Formats: sequence, C-alpha cells, structure tokens
Amino acid sequence: MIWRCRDVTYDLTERVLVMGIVNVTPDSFSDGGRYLAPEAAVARAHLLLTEGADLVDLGAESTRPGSPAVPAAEQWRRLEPVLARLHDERPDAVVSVDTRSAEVAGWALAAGARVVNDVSALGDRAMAGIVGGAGAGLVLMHMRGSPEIMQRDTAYDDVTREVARHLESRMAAAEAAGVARDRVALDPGIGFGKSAEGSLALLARLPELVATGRPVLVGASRKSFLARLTGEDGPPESRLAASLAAAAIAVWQGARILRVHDVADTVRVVRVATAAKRVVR
Ligand code: HH2
Repeated sequence: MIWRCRDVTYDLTERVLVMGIVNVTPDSFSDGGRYLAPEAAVARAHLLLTEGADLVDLGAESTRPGSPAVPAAEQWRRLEPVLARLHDERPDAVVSVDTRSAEVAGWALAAGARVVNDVSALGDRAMAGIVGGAGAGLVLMHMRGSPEIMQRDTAYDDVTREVARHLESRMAAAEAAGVARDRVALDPGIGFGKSAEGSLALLARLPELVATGRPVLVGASRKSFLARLTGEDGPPESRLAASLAAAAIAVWQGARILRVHDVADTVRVVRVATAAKRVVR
C-alpha cells in the first residue's frame, strides 16, 4: 500500500504513520490559543518531530462542532510564518495543511507543504485541481454538512456503510479531477456529525474502510466520544489513556495514519500494535 505525497513515497504495507497536530488557532477544542503565535507553533512542530511524528498537520481553522468558517486570508495570515520558518529549518519535514480552502491549499503547497488534509472532501471545487497539479497527498474525510451544523443530525441507517460509500464517491471525484489514486488517504471523520456510538462503530468496523485499498487515517485523539465512554468530564488533555486505547484499536483494525496531539505516547502504541500485527500477518 503506497501513499505518494509529492517527492515523498510511503510504503504503508506494514508501517503506520503518526501525524502530529499543531493548531494555529485561537479556538481549537483541545489546544486552541496555545500555538497561535508563530514561534509557539514552530516550537511545537519541532517537538512533535523530535518525538517521532512522521508528519505535522498545521491547521488555522477550528472544525469543532458549531465553529464558523475562517476566511482564506486569515488562515494564511496564521499559517504563512509557521510554514516559512519550518520549511527553512526543516525542509525534510513532511507538512500537511488542514484546510477546506483551495486557495489556502495552493499557497501552502507553494510554501512546501506535501499533503492537503481536507475535512470537507473537496467541498471547494477548485481543490482537486490544485492538489493534483502539485502531486500532493490528499486526505479525504467524511463529514455531514459543515462544522457549524454537523451535530444537528447524527442518525444513520448504517454509519460505516454510508461513510465508506461517501468516501468512495469523493475518491472517484478526486480521480476524475486529476488526483492520482495513490495520493489519496481516506478518513471516517470521527466525531464529525456522528454520535458517540457512531464514532465507536466506525472504529470497530474500520476494516470495511480499509477494504477500499487506500490508507485509512483515524483522528480519535482527545475527542469527546472517548469521554462519553470513560464517563470522565475533565478537559480534553485528560483523555490521554482513552486516546491511546483508540490508537491501539485503530492500528489493529488496519489504520495506516493516526492524527494525534500526544505524539511520543502514540509512537509507543504504534510500535507495540504493529509488532503484534506482524505476528498474525
Ligand atoms: N479532526 C479535527 C481536525 N481535523 N482532520 C482529519 N483528517 N481527521 C480528523 O479527525 C480531524 C481533522 C479536530 O481536531 P482538532 O484539530 O484537535 O480540533 P479543531 O478542529 O477544534 O482545531
């Protein structure tokens, strides 16, 4: 299973990538406001790389339930100094940009990003052309509607089947618009327009998405469905143990990319879970 992201090619047949999160936002659900200053965001990215992150995912727009869209110019104002410094200091580091805006994606790719993480799965019609033209990696995530309205309706007949169908059709749209299939990774969108039961079902039935043949990315880190399961009501940072359990399950079920806040601990989980998987290969 190959994932191509511009000049970087990952063989994910037996390997799982850890994508470390840096939110350059004032309002993200877990780390909002902490890394809004460019120096703080760059320092965070360096730390996550040192801890073993394979990629760093930079986002300038919170997508927590109810959050409004952030204009492209404002996203870029936040991202540009961070990307520029990272590219200068660590040109080898693989940077992903978490944006729904084709304009922002284009600017980020010109500044050295290698992956576009699009939680709207090509909601912006210009996105596929820009990503395809750069030969960049593309993460297509499932979400119903937009973050502003996605939690209004979280009922599905069969959440896993609906998510798999949606992602297959978005992947076909990406291919038709010029993104080669080997650039695409798929993400069920844990917590995006899903109930806690829906998010859990997606994790438990991940092999149905893995069967698409594309690398599956799971973003369960610190999400609220974990607190519903443990019965804890602390801040998102207190969900570490639950997040690591979700990471282990995701790897065992065939996920190839984990998007996480806590990189060092997740790297340990990935080592154990991938070693166990090799035994039953
Ligand atoms: N989750 C969040 C943001 N981006 N991208 C992908 N591909 N998958 C996810 O599950 C995902 C994502 C939400 O988490 P976070 O970035 O920590 O918060 P916020 O959106 O509030 O910035």
